[in-house]
Amino acid sequence: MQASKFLSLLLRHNPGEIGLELSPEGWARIADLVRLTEGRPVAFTRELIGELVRTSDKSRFVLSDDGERVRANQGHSIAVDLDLMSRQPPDVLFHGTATPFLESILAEGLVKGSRLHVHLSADAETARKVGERHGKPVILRVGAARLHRAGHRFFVSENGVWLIESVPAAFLTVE
Ligand code: HQG
Repeated sequence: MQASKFLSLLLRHNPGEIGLELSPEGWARIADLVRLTEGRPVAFTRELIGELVRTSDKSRFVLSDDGERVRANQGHSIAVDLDLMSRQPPDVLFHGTATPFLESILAEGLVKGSRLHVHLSADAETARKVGERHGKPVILRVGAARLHRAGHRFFVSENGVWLIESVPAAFLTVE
């Protein structure tokens, strides 16, 4: 497994895989990551972690101010408190999915599945790329301002992903 994928797995989904402990806010100590992966196929060093933080195409990771800890900016399935501020969304946001999911989504709306949030993007192109990961992409337009007025809370992760608990089908249209 690529180092970046492995770091995502540990910080978002399964720190227990190597016996790593995260803080309630999702931080891992870099010294722990180095110690617990020694001799493994992916053996983290401080330099490698710094490089992954700097080069992640979507800024998936962030270092703490003192440089001693690292966490994922979003995408978790384990409960972490990212202390996100709720924000007023733009009129429209987008969600990328794939054809096999469409019927179910139009019936029950967008649900978060195993992740902590449903992920939305400000531009359709990003949504298309997200959808492609699952098959033939479908872009859904989300009536975000309307949803916000209806009382749903929106959050933005540090790397610019819009996050929400769910999107009822009435607020979705296929692009
Ligand atoms: C679909 C990547 C059936 C949903 C990306 C999606 C993103 C439903 C899939 C981030 C449904 C979940 C997250 C319903 C939603 N019925 N299917 N009612 N509601 N779905 O991977 O949004 O590269 O958990 O449309 O860039 O694809 O990892 O979520 O297709 O930002 O940093 O269920 O992951 O970021 O799939 O992707 P996922 P996602 P990273």
